[in-house]
Amino acid sequence: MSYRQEAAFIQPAAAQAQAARSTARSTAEYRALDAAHHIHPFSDMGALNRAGSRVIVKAEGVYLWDSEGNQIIDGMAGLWCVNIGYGRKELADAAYRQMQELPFYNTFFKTTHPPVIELSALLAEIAPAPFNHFFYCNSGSEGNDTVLRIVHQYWLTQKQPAKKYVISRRNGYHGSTIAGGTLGGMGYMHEQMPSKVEHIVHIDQPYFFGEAGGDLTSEEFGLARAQQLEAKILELGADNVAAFIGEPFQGAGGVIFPPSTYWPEIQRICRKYDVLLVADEVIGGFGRTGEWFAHQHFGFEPDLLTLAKGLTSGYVPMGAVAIHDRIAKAIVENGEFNHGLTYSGHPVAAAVAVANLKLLRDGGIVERVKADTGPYFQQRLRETFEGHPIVGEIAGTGLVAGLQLAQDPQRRQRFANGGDVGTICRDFCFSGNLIMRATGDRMLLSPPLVVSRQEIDEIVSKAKHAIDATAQQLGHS
Ligand code: PXG
Repeated sequence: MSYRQEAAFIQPAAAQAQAARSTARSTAEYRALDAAHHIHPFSDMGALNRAGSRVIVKAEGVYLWDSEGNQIIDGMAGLWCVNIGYGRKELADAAYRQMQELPFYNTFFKTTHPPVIELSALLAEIAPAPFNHFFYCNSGSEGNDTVLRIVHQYWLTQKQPAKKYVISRRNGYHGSTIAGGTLGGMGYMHEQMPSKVEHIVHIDQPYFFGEAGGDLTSEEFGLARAQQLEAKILELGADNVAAFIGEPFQGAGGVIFPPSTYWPEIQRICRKYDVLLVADEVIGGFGRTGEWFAHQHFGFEPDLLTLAKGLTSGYVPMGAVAIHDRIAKAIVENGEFNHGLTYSGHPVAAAVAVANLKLLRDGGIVERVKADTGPYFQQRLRETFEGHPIVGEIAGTGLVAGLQLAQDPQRRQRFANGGDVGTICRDFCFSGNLIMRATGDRMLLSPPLVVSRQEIDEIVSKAKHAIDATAQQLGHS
């Protein structure tokens, strides 16, 4: 069935109008113009321009369509963000209404507006009890810049200005501004940065499959990796350490789920040395694990949360920092906080966020991830890939998963050239019309939270096809 027929079958008038618009240029024309004028993020533009980008023209539910008419199932919710799924008219209507009523006003000079007020009150209802204050920005990266500013301001108000060091993890991801990139532990990003933010240091990640040597159990390894935090605090001096930041599970780093011992130990250490604990919930937030926030899944209690992505389901850009009452009190009661962005609390973004969060909440979507689709997804992955000749670990909970491809799954031996294997598999997914992301030799899935059981079956079966084909190409089947 061609794209036009397929789309017309779903939604006659709208799809035909869309098809007419989306065929305004041929794929070749789009590619030529894209190559001529557009620099893509994190891309080798020479190679991309030679191969040509895939042009995505439309989306609905968990499906995308490209300019060639291919229907693609999106196993990555855009870029870990389209939690509510594509094509929700409620969000479009909220943006349209707000643009007509008040498209912009700032919140700097003793002014505010209804959408940012409604959003803040709603977030206070949704977030765990001690989070009642929110600072807004436009992205996860800006959220983490904001975290650094809030952490420092907090310690100034506590008359502890020496508390400046922030500790994060190698292979953590916290964004791509200078501060976000410095906080992150991606060496290849650091290499291309002109300078780094001072007072940021890294410890090792809790990646059991890849980094646990010897006979350590996963619980022992989790403790050992958490205790690197204590060693680093003692090395720097607790009086100089302001905060520790981590993703509850690492997303871009490969959907790395820490051993069960990790977060309780991190929390114990932070409390012992009076170090703030920051959960970067940019990927984990808004239902991904079946809880509203991923730290609730792991059972720890952070002081600050970085939020973005699922806040608006990616329909418009917005980020935020959720601030624990104790910290908010210090910020509120101690004079001016000299930080802000033109679009802090942008009314259109706030209106879309409110519409999105209400759909997630009132539709019981997070509860469904926890009770139904999440367990089903995890079970289907496990029954499909356990014992597979090149799958060494299946990590995840709710609607997020990482599949570790490995040379020798039993001995936890990775491929010598892991990234190449991930790329082979990703290319099979691509030609099989499944979006699955590769980080090195880990294959990642994070579909929209509205995905149905039937769509989960389609994702798992297409993933199996791609991983089987990869094994066959490597001679491992
Ligand atoms: N923190 C975390 C945990 C993230 O995953 C950011 C901060 C930065 O958010 P912004 O909105 O500034 O991009 C992120 C972003 C990937 C990929 O390839 C992941 C992200 C962004 C782009 C690509 O997995 N995460």
